[in-house]
Amino acid sequence: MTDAYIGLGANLGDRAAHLAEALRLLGQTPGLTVTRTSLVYETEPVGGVPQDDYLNQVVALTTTLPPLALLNRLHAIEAALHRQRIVRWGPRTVDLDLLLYGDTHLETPTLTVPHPELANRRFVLVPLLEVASPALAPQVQQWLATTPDTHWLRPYTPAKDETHG
Ligand code: A4P
Ligand code: MG
Repeated sequence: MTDAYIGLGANLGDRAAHLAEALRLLGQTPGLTVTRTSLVYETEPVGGVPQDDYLNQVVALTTTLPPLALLNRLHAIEAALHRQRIVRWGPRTVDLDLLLYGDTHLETPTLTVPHPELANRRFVLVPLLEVASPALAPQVQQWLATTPDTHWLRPYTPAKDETHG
């Protein structure tokens, strides 16, 4: 069994529903158990492209899947969610990143672990700290203390921010 951490992001459509559905599908994956789930955060978009605010979340899991099999499963979940609506421009219904896979360092054409942008993104580090194991937490605190990222984020309150119907 290996501890792994997944970052979830959504900035299109019913963002909270997309995160919840991705989490549900993750939980149904054979060989994988979701152990801890962070709060959902509303976050300022990072990167050059003007786009809507994101919801981001991080989950901790234990898994017997090797890293590339886990990545394939993340892609399958993304594809399942994308199929639910027509996406004709950049922003994604949901994006799933493999942040950490035990102590593994890996660089292949399709997978880099730890995720290369991990230490540069408060929208990942803040929720990651919530779900980090005691062994990992000091490292995450160190990244948070030194990250150059200053984009805002705040815990997400659905009732206040999202209007339905
Ligand atoms: N890939 C390599 N390593 C990994 C990994 N550790 N986890 C490859 C997941 N995928 C990995 O990713 C492109 C390719 O990266 C995949 O084919 C995979 O094999 P993608 O998800 O298809 O494309 P993307 O997400 O558009 O590109 P990228 O580079 O992953 O973008 P990011 O870094 O995910 O950025 N601002 C806020 N506030 N919150 C966000 O969540 N997300 C992005 C997207 C930009 N700004 C954001 C957020
Ligand atoms: Mg991605």
